[in-house]
Amino acid sequence: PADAGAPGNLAAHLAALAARRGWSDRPAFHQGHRAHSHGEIHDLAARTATVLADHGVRPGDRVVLALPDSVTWVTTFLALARLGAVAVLVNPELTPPELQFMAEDTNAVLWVTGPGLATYGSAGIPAPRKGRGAVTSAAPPRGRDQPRTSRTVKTAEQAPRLGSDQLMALSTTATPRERAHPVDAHTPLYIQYTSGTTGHPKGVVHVHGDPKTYHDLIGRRLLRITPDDVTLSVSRLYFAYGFGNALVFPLFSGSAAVLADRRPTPAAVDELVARHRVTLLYSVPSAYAALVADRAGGGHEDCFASVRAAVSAGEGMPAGLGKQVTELLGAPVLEQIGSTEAGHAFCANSFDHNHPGTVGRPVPGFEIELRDRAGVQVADGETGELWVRGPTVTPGYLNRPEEDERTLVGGWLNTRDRAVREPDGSYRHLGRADDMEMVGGITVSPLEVEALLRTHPGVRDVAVAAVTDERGASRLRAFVVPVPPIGVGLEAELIRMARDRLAAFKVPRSVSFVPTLPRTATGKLRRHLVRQGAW
Ligand code: 3SK
Repeated sequence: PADAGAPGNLAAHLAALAARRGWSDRPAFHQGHRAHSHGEIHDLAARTATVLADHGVRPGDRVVLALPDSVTWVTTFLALARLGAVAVLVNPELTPPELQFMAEDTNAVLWVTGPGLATYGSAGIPAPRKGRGAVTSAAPPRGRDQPRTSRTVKTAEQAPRLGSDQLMALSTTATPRERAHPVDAHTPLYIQYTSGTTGHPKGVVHVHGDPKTYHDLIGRRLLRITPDDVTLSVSRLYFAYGFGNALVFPLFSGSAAVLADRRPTPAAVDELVARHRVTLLYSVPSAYAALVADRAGGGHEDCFASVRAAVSAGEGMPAGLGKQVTELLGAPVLEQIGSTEAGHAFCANSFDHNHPGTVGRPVPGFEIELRDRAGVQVADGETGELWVRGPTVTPGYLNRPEEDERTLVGGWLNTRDRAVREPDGSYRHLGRADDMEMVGGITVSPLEVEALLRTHPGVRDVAVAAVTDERGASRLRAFVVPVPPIGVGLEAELIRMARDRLAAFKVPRSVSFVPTLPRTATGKLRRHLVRQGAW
């Protein structure tokens, strides 16, 4: 299903690449006990393109992909790319209000869903509005070279829903669609939602040229992925980190990825790594911490012998955890930072230069500046907000001109992360610019308090936030996920530890023990939920 006439089309490019490099019979995805080869994936994707075209999908249409990680996810994504349509990658576990919001925001013409997602019109999930046939039809999102479009007026027609089982059944007997829609590198390819840490999620647009750049800069140059690699990503495909790790890198390198069909508990990670002889493990600090804690009692066989590198992103690695993970896996841990807006990582450690505790140096092709609140670059060694410019930074948010103006200024993206540059050029991530807590009029960095409390052996995870007490005063409280069983006097011990090591205004006044903390798919703490005590 290659198409020499449409070299800019991602799906055509990848199919041609696999054929040219002789990867057709090599495994691309392991799902359950089945391996699906590269050739099989591209063939199935071309058949799925026929089915989607028969269902009325046209170039520029937006189609919501709300599926668990699976071969169907991958082939539907590639099929949409082949048609020149725009895939809207959403978390299949969205709540009805979140779905309602995305239904309105994307103006999708079709939803591809799994068996778990409720049917529209039932369970309080509203019908997404259909764009085609409306007064002003669903405009494709703005590419880098396209003018801004204002929000369109939509009809309330119900967009059809296509179940993944039905789509697969139809695809296996359909004729492969050989022709790929001609696009260029700047044509919109997919939209991902970023929850941010506050407010409504924002749709972020990426284009056909972006995945190749992720692979050239990170997969190939930094991680040196070869066809012999096998990847396991704890982050799901709908998320930027997982999409790059488990779809883009394998398809561009001829390697394979394990698509997990269950939650990445330590037991599941152990089993999948051992079964598939995983060489590259991509995870987030909270999941690495769980893996380390799970082994604390010892007694497990060495199932990590095949791992050659572990990548960590999503949040800063607490001091000491990186070393524990390196010891557990017997492989280097490469910390990095990226964002949905940048598409993938823009700052990363590499095998040649690994500075634990930092997110490494700018990925070649990206520039980083640290600026103060007024947008002026800070002096060397000072903390600033991290701005980034580079080849895959989004051309814009969906329907958010005001957010474009605030966040994408002159080609630079304000990540709203705080960082400081180390003398070797690596960046140390210091949390979100909006993470600071105000207690009694004094600004406190909760990260500093959390980093200290996390060193206590009884603490598995922790978040610190200012909460209002019964008298209306703002007080610091630590929310702690304990390592069971909770020791008697743990609260007093933690407060004493903070008192011994921190200035008085940084000491939490109370500790709440909680079973989990609200984290995004890549492990970022949703601090506004912690502050509200609502998760
Ligand atoms: O969350 C991150 O830091 C990240 C890292 C790599 C790729 C994508 C993302 C969002």
